[in-house]
Amino acid sequence: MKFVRFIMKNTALANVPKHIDHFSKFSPSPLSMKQFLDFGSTNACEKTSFAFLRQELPVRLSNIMREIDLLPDRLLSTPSVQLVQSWYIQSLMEILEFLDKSPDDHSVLEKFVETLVTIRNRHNDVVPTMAQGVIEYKDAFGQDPVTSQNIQYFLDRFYMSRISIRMLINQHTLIFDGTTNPAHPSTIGCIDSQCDVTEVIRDAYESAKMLCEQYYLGAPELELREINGKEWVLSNNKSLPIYISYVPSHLYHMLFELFKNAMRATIENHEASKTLPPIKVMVALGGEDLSIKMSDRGGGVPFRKIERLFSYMYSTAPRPAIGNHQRAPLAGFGYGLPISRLYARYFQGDLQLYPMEGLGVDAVIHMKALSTDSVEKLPVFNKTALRHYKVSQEPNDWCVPSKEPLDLAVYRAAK
Ligand code: W6P
Repeated sequence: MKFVRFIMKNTALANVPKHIDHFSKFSPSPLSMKQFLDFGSTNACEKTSFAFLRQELPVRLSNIMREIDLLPDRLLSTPSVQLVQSWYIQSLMEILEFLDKSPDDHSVLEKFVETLVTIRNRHNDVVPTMAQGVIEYKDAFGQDPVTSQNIQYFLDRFYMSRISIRMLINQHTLIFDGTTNPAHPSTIGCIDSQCDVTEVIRDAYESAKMLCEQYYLGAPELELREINGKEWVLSNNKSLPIYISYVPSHLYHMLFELFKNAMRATIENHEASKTLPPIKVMVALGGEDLSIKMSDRGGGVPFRKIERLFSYMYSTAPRPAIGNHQRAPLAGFGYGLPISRLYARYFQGDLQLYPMEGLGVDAVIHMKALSTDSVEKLPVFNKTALRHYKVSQEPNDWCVPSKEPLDLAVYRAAK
């Protein structure tokens, strides 16, 4: 067990609840892709970004800290969740130090970037640490549908908040760290205004393929097609390459996760045969959506079990050791799918799975094609959120099918 201690003035720590109370009264301000790009364009102003972040980061931190406080005590009091909570308190205090500093002082701006980097590193292991907390809870109290639902609600909001905070920190530190050497001229911070979707797909495929080949004897091929339904080259009737404003690392994360799942299912479903069916990926661009569909022939999953693949509580199950070889970390049993879905939702998209049991799974990523539609989706702490933490066991308003056959003789006798 780890103990964290703050070497801080007692007064600073004592005032934290007041600050959380104050900043959580503000709603977070979602930024659009265009606003993110403007922060990094030629007229980018570090002072403006600093002034925005020293307000917005405490708002986003405080909003989610109010929700952490509402977790059931049996989860909140686990060493893991206590540790995560202490990181949030520490980081909030460090940003608050800048509230009375002048944006015109260069050393202040420099110190601010350093502080953001420290904060980002401090929170690197939040996901596995929270997962440990969920395991501790499950080992002590077991899993029931109500708790599972509450943890799902909280972690979806908590990780979405984390994605958004890291996005703000990444943009500021990448744009204002003094260097000017982006890999692509079209990148601003971690956003690529001309993200080549098929390039990211091929990258993610190649990485998953390498992992796959380490644990199995081969990997399924990739069959990739794209339809740009917006722009056509009239002379040869071919569609043009597809580019959008997006965070390539987010897209890569989602695709890598989906490829690992699709490859594992394909291989485990074809152990007896000599050939592997390819993984087929289709990219389509329309006026509003950019959609990516990945189809595998891995035999599928019963529709009933799809929800579990996105469940934080169910997916923390210890890995099953099958046979005498350690289960490859190729796919599943982690937070890969639920967090990939959050990345898709973060800019108003989604990630869905459509299984056909007996055949395979279609995994679809929906993204906004227009940068004006790509706006951060952020949790806000309010009455509605509060109500979610107050739900107790309520009766089901749908009948539960009985396992016992109905004895119709009872009705005949009554006639
Ligand atoms: C499966 C299970 C799954 C999850 C995610 C993506 C693809 C697949 N295929 O069988």
